[in-house]
Amino acid sequence: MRFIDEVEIRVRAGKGGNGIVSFHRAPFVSKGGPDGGDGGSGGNVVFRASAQLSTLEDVTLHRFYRAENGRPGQGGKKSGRSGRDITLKVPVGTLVLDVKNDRLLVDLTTDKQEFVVARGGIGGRGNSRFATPRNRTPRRCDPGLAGEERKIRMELKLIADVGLVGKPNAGKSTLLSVLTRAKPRIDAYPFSTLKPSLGIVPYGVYQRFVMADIPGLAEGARHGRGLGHQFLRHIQRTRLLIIMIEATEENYQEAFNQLIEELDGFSDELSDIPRIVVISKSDLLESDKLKTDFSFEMKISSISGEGLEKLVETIAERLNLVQEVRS
Ligand SMILES: Nc1nc2c(ncn2[C@@H]2O[C@H](COP(=O)(O)OP(=O)(O)OP(=O)(O)O)[C@@H](O)[C@H]2O)c(=O)[nH]1
Ligand SMILES: [Mg+2]
Repeated sequence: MRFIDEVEIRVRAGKGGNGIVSFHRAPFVSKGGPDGGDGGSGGNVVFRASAQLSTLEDVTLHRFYRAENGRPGQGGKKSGRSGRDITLKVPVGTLVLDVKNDRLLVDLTTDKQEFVVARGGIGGRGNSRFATPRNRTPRRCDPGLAGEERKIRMELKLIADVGLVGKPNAGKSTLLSVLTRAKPRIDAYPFSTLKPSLGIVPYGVYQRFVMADIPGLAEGARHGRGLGHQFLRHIQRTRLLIIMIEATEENYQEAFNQLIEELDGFSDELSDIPRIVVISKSDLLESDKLKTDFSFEMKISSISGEGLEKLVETIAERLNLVQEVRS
């Protein structure tokens, strides 16, 4: 799966149609009154959130989107037709920013939510609007106004229920690959994951949750030194984090503290997310009793399968997917 999570496009709303100068003509009427109609307004550029989409790929088909112009007014005081809006569908969770000042225009958080990013220009007035008792034959009409034009950046925070957090090589991608049908890249060296990927973990008969794998967090990642940093925002909206500490790590507490420091330093949003701390690659431990003061919830191994069922169950519980069966 390819994730396009940041896209820039240019949008232009439609120009308003011009008002026109026209005079009523009829047989035997030499000087008919002014009857020039107004121009129609230009179409808007609208963003619409859709729960059906999960990436920004669709919007990247073009770099420039424009809505239709309004039509000029017509004789007989008829207004021109308004330009049609153009609606761009983006996934729920898309942030829309104005590139010029980096200002957030809207955070599209709910399905079918709409936002006008560029407003169409209003149509000009036709000469029939300018008739006064003193001037019964006005020759004035207004041009339509230009539509708004903007450079837009869209950012998509991947919406996952659970985020995997760990140092490089902790086994995050492997875990995603055994719990879901996702096929993230797995390698025996750190920094094998370069982009986040998502997978769907089935639970029970009808339940499921979405798990996000991001690149490993190296020390100092939040200062921009590591790769994981730029991806932390992808897991900012998860409801649960799995903190993975490799079983072969020399000092669990230290490794844990480092990770927590990165999370806390990134944002309050991120540091507030509940966590499950697991020791990964438990198959590499010599004895099944871990001699450590470090407090963790469970040991797991993507190779032997140890703890995986319990992990999924615990996640489902914390996400409140478990329904109590009452007899
Ligand atoms: N023995 C053992 N090896 C594992 C386990 N899980 C993953 N590995 C191995 O550990 C290495 C790293 O696994 P990845 O899943 O790529 O680790 P990662 O945390 O995604 O690494 P980055 O993407 O670089 O942060 C690979 O060689 C895996 O085969 C496990 O449970 N047991
Ligand atoms: Mg990985």
